[in-house]
Amino acid sequence: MSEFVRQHGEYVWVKPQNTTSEFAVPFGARIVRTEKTQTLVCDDRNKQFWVPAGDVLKAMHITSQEDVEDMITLGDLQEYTILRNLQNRYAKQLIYTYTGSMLVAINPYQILPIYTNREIQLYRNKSLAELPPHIFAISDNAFQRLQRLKENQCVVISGESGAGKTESTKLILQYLAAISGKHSWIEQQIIEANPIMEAFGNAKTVRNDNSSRFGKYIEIRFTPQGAIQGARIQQYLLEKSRIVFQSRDERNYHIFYCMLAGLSTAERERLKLQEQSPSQYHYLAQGGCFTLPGRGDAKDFADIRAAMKVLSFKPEEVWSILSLLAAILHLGNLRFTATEVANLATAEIDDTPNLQRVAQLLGIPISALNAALTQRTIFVHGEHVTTSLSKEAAIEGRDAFVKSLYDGIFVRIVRRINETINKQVDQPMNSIGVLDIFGFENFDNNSFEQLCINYANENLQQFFVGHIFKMEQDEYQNEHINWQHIEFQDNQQILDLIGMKPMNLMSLIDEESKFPKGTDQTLLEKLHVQHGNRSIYVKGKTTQTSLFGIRHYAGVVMYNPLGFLEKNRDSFSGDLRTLVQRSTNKYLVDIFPHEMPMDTAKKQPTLCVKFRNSLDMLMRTLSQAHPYFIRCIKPNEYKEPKNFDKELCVRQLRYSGMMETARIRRAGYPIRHAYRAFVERYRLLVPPVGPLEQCDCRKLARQICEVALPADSDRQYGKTKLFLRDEDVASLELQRSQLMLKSIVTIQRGIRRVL
Ligand code: AOV
Ligand code: MG
Repeated sequence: MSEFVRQHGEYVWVKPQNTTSEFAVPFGARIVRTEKTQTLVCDDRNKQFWVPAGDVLKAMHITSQEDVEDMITLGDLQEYTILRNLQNRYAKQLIYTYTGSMLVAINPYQILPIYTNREIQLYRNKSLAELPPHIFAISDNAFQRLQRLKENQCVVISGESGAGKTESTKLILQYLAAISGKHSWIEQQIIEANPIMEAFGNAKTVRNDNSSRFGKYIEIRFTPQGAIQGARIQQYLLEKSRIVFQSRDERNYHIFYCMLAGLSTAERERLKLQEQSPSQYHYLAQGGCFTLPGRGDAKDFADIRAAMKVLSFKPEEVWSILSLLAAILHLGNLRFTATEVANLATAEIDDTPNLQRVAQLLGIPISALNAALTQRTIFVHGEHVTTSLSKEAAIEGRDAFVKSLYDGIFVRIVRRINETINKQVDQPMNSIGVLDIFGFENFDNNSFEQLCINYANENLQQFFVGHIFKMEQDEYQNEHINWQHIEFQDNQQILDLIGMKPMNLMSLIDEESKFPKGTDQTLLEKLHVQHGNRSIYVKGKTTQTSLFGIRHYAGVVMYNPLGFLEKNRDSFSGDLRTLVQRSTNKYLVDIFPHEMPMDTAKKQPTLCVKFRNSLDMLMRTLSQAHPYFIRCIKPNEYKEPKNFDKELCVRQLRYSGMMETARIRRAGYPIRHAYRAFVERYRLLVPPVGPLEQCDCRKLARQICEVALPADSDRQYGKTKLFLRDEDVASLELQRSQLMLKSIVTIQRGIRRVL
């Protein structure tokens, strides 16, 4: 397109320079000078540089020249126009931007003074368009709809680790609690549930010092008068591996460090935690990270205890929980030695002090505990047979038990919180639900957890796409134009593959988990045989033969089936299970209820089944509510304010599925111009008209199109806007620049003649 005449000062899009990155996108700049083969441009930071003339792609739509509060109004909605808009706003500390009723929130990594009482009052009872975009506006809008239409609302928050999902959730709850008419105990309880959940379910990771290692859906119920009546929390998929292992620079769950720092000496003695330093506990020390800047573990512990009081946890209950946590720490320090009995590798626990502590805290006899940790009972031909475990197997067995125990404590705590805040009511009530859930994940090594997480995201993506498609249809309808022929395909195929159609991946994993001879390798073979020739299923290339992949909406993810079956079975030794069911610690018995028969690994629901059930329930709830979407974006990897890494943001925009908005728009009419703006740009294509104030711009626009575009080109005249396809805009631009070139030449000739 180098033949385009570019005027000095004109805004254009330029091809990314000196990069091959798949996340590099065109950037906006202004023309400074045009030469035959190259163009001097000036970017937003006022930096001037030459680019090949052919790299100047096209003129910038007027709506992209500054920035807009609602990106739906971008006349040219593309990945790069969205990026530029967000970047321009972020530079002005405007972290919120709409795309229709969807809110994009970019983590400011600094405390902004925009969440005070003043803002709460300001956003009360306003429409979205009335004030600058804000998370309070979304919250208020949901609340207004709930009241006005008596319908359920939900806010789906997504984004990658550290993007700000949990902070956004808290802001929404803060707003709703503030505007709820009543100001009673229940609001306080709902707010205070959070520090408890975070203590047990959040940890420091390399990405986020306060990373949620579980997903949650909080539903706030309102009385018809608009007061908060109660709430219910649903949690998903706590990360269990962290309890027994942490990567470099990461910590275990906050609660352990808080507890060690915050318990009194006497309390620590009762829990046999002689050592106060977390470095002395194997389960806390593996990441080599113990304290966090700006976080006081002792103070946090006081807050957690206070919060538990507000949520009416009884002192003995709190003590039971602390005892189990202490037992976990002692279990981690337990020393196993390898021995050999009749040529068989066996394990012994040569660590009576720790064993004694664990037995006492768990309320079980020490000898039975010793046996259950080092032996396994199996049922052969109607008889119990006991075999010894190797040292490795014993350690694995202990870790599996600890993981289930901690997960059980977490689930029990959430259930307990619900007992307090989920007040029963006789009449049905409307609610606002907030979903704070892990975004799409694609790591170097992707395991079973990533498959579950990405399946959840595929579900949410379909829900999201359905919503924006409807939004787009609404725009067409409001403009009275015909949209029926616009076809759009969503990601149903991928959902079918993972978890919906017969023989889906999840059901194959389940089948193989129940099959005594099933291994991760036989699983992989079955998956390949069943799905190998589908286009959305990817077989690992030569270097990745042990992997299988899925073409997700956000890109291909390769999964490593190693450990899938074990993780899916989600069980631990039957001997330990039977043992803890006999415990004198009631809290522990409650976590592992009696009715489970011994060695039930086969009968317990697998993780696939549990996860799918809770996901199905979530999707049902969401589909019965009016949705709002918040897409959180992490601007850089350094937790730094005022640092906008464009490629990182593009990647997130793609993974967030937000580009679907652009894709759906491209399926219809990607470029839109308000009539007047259109006429201003292209009026030179028709004979001169008078001042625009006196013209019927709609009529004039039609005239321009009829003159300049083929009669059969696909365009539509809406009520306020003209809807165009890309090729027509390109043709209009070409004609416009040729005309301008002609007139420049004419003027130059004229000048020469005068001279
Ligand atoms: P996440 O929930 O999306 O990550 P968080 O909500 O925990 O991320 O945010 C990470 C950090 O970013 C917070 O601890 C704050 O320091 C900062 N932050 C986020 N939003 C804001 C805001 N609006 N104002 C100021 N600071 C903010 V994870 O749970 O890791 O996926 O698993
Ligand atoms: Mg979080």
